[in-house]
Amino acid sequence: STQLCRIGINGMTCTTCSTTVEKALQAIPGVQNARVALATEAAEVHYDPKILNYNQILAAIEDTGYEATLIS
Ligand code: 9UX
Repeated sequence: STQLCRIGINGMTCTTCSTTVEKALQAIPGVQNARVALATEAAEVHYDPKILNYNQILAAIEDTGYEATLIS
């Protein structure tokens, strides 16, 4: 199954920042697709809810040094 969550990310100022977050998300087991947009300061993450929950996705973003808040 697939779940989509949208996450706001604060603190990204360049494309290296957004690529860092995107690669970190893509490396998480259970994440099927992750895109991070610098312009909108947001991520869209498709994941398998049997493997992880959105709180773990938020934590993975914060581990890269940026602030993450769930949008939907
Ligand atoms: Mo981006 Mo660099 O905004 O340390 S600033 S990766």
